[in-house]
Amino acid sequence: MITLTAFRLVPPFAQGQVRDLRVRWALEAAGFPYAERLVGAEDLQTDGYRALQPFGQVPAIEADDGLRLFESGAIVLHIAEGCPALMPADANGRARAAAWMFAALNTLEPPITEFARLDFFHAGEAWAAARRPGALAAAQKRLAELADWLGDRDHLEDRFTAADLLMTTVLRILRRSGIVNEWPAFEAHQERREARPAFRKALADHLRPFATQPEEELANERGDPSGGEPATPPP
Ligand SMILES: N[C@@H](CCC(=O)N[C@@H](CS)C(=O)NCC(=O)O)C(=O)O
Repeated sequence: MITLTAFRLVPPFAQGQVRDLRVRWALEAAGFPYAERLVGAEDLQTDGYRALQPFGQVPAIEADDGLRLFESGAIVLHIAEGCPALMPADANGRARAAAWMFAALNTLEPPITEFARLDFFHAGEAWAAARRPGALAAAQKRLAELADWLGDRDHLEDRFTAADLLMTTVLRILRRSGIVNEWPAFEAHQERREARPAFRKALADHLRPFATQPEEELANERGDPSGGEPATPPP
C-alpha cells in the first residue's frame, strides 16, 4: 500500500492543479490502491516532513516496502515502471516515454508555470504586466512546437504512456488562460485525455478534501510558496 501526501486546503485557483493530481492519476491507471495523508502549510516546515520531502512540498509517497519518494515526476515514473498501462514493454519505447516525461516537466512546465504565476499571483502588478508578453511568447513557442509534433496523433508516441499523463497535467495549468484553445486540435487532445476514467477518478479524489473549506482558513493560505512567500500550493 502507498500513502500519498497531498494538501488538505488550497485556494480555488489551485484546485485541480496541485501536483498530487498527477500521482493520483498514475496510481489509478496502474490500479494501485493508496491511502492519502492530507497536510497543511504548517506541516511542511517540520523536520519529519522535510525528511520525506526535502523542499517542504507535495506530493510525496511512502510505501509499505520502506520506499519514500518525492518529486512528482520521479513518483509517476516509479509507478509507471510497474505498470504496462503506463509504460511500453520494450526498452526503446520506455526510453522514448522517459524523454517525453522529462520534456513535459523540464521543457514545457517551466515556461507555462512562469506565465501562469504572473496571472495567479501577481495580477495587477506593474512588473508582472511588463513581463507578461515575454512569458506568454516563451510558453506559446513551446506549445506551438508541441502542437506541431502531435499533429494528428492521439499520443506523444504510438500509445498512451506516463508521458501523456504528465503532459496533460502540465497543460492543465493553462486552462484558465485560454492559450490552449488557440490550437483546437490540441485542445481536443487535452479533452480526450481528461475524459479517461482514471483521470476523472483522480481529479474527484484530489478535489474532495476541498469541498468543505472554510473561507477564513483559505484567507490564511494565499501567497506563493514556491517563491518563498506564505505557503499555498502553486499551479
Ligand atoms: N518539482 C516538484 C514541485 C512540487 C510543488 O511545487 N509542489 C507545490 C504544490 S503543486 C507545493 O508543495 N508548494 C508548496 C511550497 O513550495 O512550499 C514536483 O514536481 O513534485
